[in-house]
Amino acid sequence: MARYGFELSERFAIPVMVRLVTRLSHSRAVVEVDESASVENELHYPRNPKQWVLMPAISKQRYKVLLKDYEDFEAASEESPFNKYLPGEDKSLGIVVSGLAWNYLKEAFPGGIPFPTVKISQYPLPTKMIGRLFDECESVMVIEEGQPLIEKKLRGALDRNGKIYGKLSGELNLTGELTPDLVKEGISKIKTELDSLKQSDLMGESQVTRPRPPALCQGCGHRDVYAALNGVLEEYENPKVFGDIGCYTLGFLSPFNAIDTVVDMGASITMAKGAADAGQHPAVAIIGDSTFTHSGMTGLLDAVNENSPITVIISDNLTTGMTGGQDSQGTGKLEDICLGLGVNPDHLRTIDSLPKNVEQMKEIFREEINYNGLSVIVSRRECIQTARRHAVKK
Ligand SMILES: Cc1ncc(C[n+]2csc(CCOP(=O)(O)OP(=O)(O)O)c2C)c(N)n1
Ligand code: SF4
Repeated sequence: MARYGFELSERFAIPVMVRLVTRLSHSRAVVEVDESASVENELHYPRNPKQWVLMPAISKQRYKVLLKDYEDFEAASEESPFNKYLPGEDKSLGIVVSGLAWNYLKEAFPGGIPFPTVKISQYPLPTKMIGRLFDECESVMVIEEGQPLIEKKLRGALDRNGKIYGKLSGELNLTGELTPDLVKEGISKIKTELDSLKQSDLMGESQVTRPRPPALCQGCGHRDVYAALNGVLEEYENPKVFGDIGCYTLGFLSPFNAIDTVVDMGASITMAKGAADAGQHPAVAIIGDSTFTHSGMTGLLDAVNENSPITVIISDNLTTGMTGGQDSQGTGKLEDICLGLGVNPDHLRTIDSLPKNVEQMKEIFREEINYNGLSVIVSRRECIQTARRHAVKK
């Protein structure tokens, strides 16, 4: 579908988004790779030279074009190989199902889905196909992962000859993920005769894997940073640690329980600054090297400009650990970036985050927390996963 998305994008000269839900992102499977590579477009310029100048007068015109084009997008959805109307014997219920929920529905009915079904994987919604379902069936159930977007839209536009069931009416769970069991259970609430099938057809909970809480690897430098930080913060009455997104977020969990906030990429520094503005002390931000160059630098400039009394720890493992060990944009440049943003060189400290340095780290943390202004501490040690990979390569 990703490949098809590129083709669609070229055909309509419009961005196409591929929407992944949690379970799909966390799944792995053998895939067939299409080896025939598409030829990359040669450098070319828009036919309309004003296309990329979205000043008000032009953007108003572009919006009119977009509305016109929308009719073509809808027509493409009706003909899409990924959207289907599938007939079914039992017309007391029709099903509108999207994305991964389609797989759940198939799993829930291994013998075949008895209800007419519209399967949607391409947007905008194929309203003609859905209209047919509403015309043919007494009621309709919408099964979709995440927010009930389709359900809301259909309730507004097409709730005409029967009832619409789904997340908003309570048959399906509005929070958490869907599963084949929950899909079947949701349908059973409307079609009580399916209850007997429920027991026999459904697979039990997987016994193959047991859930276990995630943890920082043994030997990870983030561990030593938290060990030192916790050791120092014990000395203060009301310390707050503002966390960020990456492996080091696991410092929130046991045994460290070291983080008070995790909101989004870069929010550690901005939240620490906001808290310090309101009188919080100590206000410590902890951020990874990749997250720092992704969206921590702007917040740090703000803190520099006001010499905010916060302590920023950049836990540098020389990689983007959480997403699999990609190169990090700031490797080898973090101190220069901080100096370039205006951090006072006297309060820009660097330390190797090794177990043998924990006492030294504590000393530096203590000194900088007690300094009434902005300080940045770069604690550095390569992620052991990438270090192993690098060692094998050599
Ligand atoms: C806006 C956004 N883009 C991308 C991601 C995916 N992501 C999760 S953690 C992370 C970076 C982690 O790297 P780093 O800050 O160096 O910490 P590490 O995992 O190496 O400890 C990224 C890019 C995200 N969560 N949010
Ligand atoms: S992958 Fe690397 S950064 Fe992440 S927990 Fe393991 S050692 Fe630490």
